[in-house]
Parts: sequence; structure tokens; C-alpha cells
Amino acid sequence: MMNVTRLERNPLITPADVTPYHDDHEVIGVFNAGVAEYEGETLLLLRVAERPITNNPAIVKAPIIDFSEGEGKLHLIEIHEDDSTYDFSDPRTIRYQDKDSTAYLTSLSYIRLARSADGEDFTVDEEPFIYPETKHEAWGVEDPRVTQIDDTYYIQYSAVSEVGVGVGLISTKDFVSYERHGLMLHPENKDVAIFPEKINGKYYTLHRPVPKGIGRPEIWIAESDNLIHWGNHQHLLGLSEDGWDSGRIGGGAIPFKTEEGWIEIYHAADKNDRYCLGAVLLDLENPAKVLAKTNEPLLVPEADYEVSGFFSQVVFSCGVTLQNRDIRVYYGVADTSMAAADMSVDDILAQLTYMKVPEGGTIE
Ligand code: MAN
Repeated sequence: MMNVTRLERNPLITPADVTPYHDDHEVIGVFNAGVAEYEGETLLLLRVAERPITNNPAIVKAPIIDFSEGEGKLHLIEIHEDDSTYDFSDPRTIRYQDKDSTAYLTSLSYIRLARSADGEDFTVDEEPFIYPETKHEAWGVEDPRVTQIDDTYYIQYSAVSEVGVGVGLISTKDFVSYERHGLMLHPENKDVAIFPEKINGKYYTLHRPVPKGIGRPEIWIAESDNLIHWGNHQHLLGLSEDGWDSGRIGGGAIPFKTEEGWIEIYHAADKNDRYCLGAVLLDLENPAKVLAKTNEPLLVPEADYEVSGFFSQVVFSCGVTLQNRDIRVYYGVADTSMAAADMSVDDILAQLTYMKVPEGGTIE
């Protein structure tokens, strides 16, 4: 039986705890945070989503950063709700009625730091930490993951703009200043999670391309010598036909090492966009080899703060903290707030179904 202990303090951080950075905006989400342990504190790299306040309910405003004159400036696109070019049914996006594509996002995301000594009680910084600075981030920066390698923290995040969602890479040693390394993967790709050490001389990352013609949104793995240029891409984990992981799956937390293998907590959505968390066990020496996975989710939206919010029925993790054989999973809930739950590595392992070994062969 899987024991998942949600923290009593949940939700840990809500939009009411964050003051808007932009004038005439409201914070609608503080979610999908990356996790780092730095100088004895737990840091959450929060995705903060701000939405322009509108005085006329018939006008929908879409925020973007305009880089046409060099330095970025916040610009609000205004669209009348009767405009039949657009479809407003998904609260996150404004879509074209007659094309299978997104015209604008309804909020602008950037990254803000929250700090805690005990991993439960967080204080949110007043200023953004990572804010859109390039044309590839004109629609926002989202869903960061943080990988610590020696004394450097690598932050992988979705860089969103009208040309697509790619994956940006930033490194920092002190969470004050940082270095930008551009896009490590081009659109459309998300849900990157770089492993925290080299394995047989190579860095590895999980990633999630979104094939449009042939193929589905599934988890891939790639290798690199320098964390910037990635190759030898291999398909890692696919969707099922029905059920909790039949819509889309993507890497979640940074994988962590156990004696049994690398454990990755990932997210999976069903065909109705209900997001759950699952786990996969990867070979210690070759993480492109799946040893076992959860056939049933580890965590499903159940608590009221997971079931309803800006985008309901979502649990989405970008990071965990590990203490011996226990983990604390931090996760965004309903695209609105942050929560955490504790579970043990042994319970996760007990939930896994091992892949079949072909007769006379090894697991591939
Ligand atoms: C999806 C959702 C949104 C996000 C966009 C762009 O529509 O995950 O929250 O803003 O993609 O990444």
C-alpha cells in the first residue's frame, strides 16, 4: 500500500502570498516550482503567473513582453470576447478557432524565489529572479527544474514565445546572479530534467518533444558532454491507450539515485487533462533503460486544492528533496498553488511493475 503523506500545512504557497510585480495585474498562480537545497535552506523557484486586470469584462487582455525596440517592455494585447477568430474556452490560452494553435496566453509567467529553513514555511522574495529577457521568452518563462552539479545549479525551464515552447538553460552558484546559456532544446519541447551527475562519462537529460505528424507527447532521453549540446536522443517511455497516462506524459522532478536505480517522478495526463504523478526506475549505468514503472499513479488529484483551481485536477512536480530513503515531493496544484507530500523510496519501489525480460535475453 502506497503511503502518501500530504503536509498538513498544504497548500504551502498560494497566490494570496505573492504580491504582483506588474501594476494592474493579479497573481493567478504560484505553482510548478523547481527545488534546490542551498546553504541549509530549501529554495523553491516558483512559477508566478500574473494576469492583467480588466475593467471591461468584454475585453480579454493577453500580456507579452515586446522586444522590438531592444529592451523588453510589457505590452497588453486586447481582444473582444465576441471576436470569432478566437476560442476562449481554455482559461490558460486564447486559441485560434479555425487553426490547431494558440494565439496568446492569458497570463505571463516568470520565476520568483521562496526560501525556507524547514521545507514547509516559505518566504517569497519581493522581486522576480528570472524574468523574460529574450525574444524566445516573450510569452513567459515557466516550470523550472534545478539540477545541482558540484557547486553549480542548472535551471531548465520552458521559454515560451510566438515561435513555440523551447527549453532555456541558466546556471547560478548563489541564486543572486546567473549566466544564460540560451536554448538547450528547440520547440516544441518541455519537461526537461537533467540528471545530477555524469553517468559513464556523459550528462543525461529527460525531455518531452511534441510530435505533430507522427508520434505523441512522450518522454525521451538525450546525452551531452557539456550540458548545452544534446544528442543521441532515444525514446524512453510511452503513453498507454487508456487511463491516467493516455494523454501526455513528461519528466517531472530531477531524477534521484538509489541502490536500485534512478527514480524519476513524472507527470501523466489522461485524455481529459487530469494530471497525476507516476514513477519510473531507470538503470543506474544506462538511464536509457527502463527497469520498472508504476502502472497505477503514485499521487492523484484528491485534496480540494488539487481538485479545483485555475486549471483543475492537476498535480505537477518539478522537484523533490531526498533524505536517506524518504522523499518530499513538491508539486504545483491546479495551476494555482504549491503543495508537498512525503513518501518513502521503499513504498515507491513496491508500487513498480518490472519490465518483462525476453527469454534468454536482458531487459532492453
Ligand atoms: C500549456 C499550459 C500552460 C502554458 C502553455 C505554454 O497551454 O501548460 O500553462 O502556459 O502550455 O507552455
